Amino acid sequence: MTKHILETLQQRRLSNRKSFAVLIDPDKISDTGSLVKLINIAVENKVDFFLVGGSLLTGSNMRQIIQLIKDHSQLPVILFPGSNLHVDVTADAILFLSLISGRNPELLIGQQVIAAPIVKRSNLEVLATGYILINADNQTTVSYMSNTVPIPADKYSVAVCTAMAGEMLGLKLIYMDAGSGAKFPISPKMIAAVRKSIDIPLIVGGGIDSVTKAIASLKAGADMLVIGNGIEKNPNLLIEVSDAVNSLNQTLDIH
Ligand code: 1GP
Repeated sequence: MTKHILETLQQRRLSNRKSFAVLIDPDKISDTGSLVKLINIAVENKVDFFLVGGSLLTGSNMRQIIQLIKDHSQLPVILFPGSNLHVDVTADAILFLSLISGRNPELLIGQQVIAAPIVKRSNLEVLATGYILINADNQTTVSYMSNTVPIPADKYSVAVCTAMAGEMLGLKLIYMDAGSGAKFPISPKMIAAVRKSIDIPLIVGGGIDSVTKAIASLKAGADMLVIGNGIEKNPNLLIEVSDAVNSLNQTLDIH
């Protein structure tokens, strides 16, 4: 697969086109049958990407999951690693994350130094991403595992300045995450404030468990949505959100 994911996201950002990624948490895959079903629904509904990963992985089925996605679709598989142990060179791309909302040097640069030679030797497209955690009401696995304090949900200027600094440091994407299974998604007000302050694509995820919340995030300015838990609980959400993304994109074709 050619390395064009970043370029695609940048071009879509320019024309205000939205993207949708389904997050597969390898630990939550109990049987391949339901995963294949989900992959087929994703293909039929024109999902853009699969993200694979999580902040804590206890199993060793990552490679099989990537293979299964590749066997049943041509959708790009992007790694969403919680640590350098989660790098798998059989994926198409990697969110090469620096947790810029935190002050934990291991996740700002330490893990990346260890992963660098493996990623360099691979054929993975490297997506340099400023990862920003926003506080949800509950403590999420990612905030606990990362040993960092997420940005408070109402501190818009902290999120804005963090995203701006990430862009100025040369990162190519910003991923604002309330954390998997967050009680509340990131507020539209915060998404809008951050989106206005940067020129690079903005990925938003965490706690989006309804099409209403998805549309609110998209309209506020998310360039790409990531949904995991919501789809695990209700696979129809995938279809509803895909429809919403596709119809928002179609309105651009009409104008
Ligand atoms: C988590 O943003 C992703 O890092 C997705 O979150 O599982 O809550 O959809 P959910």
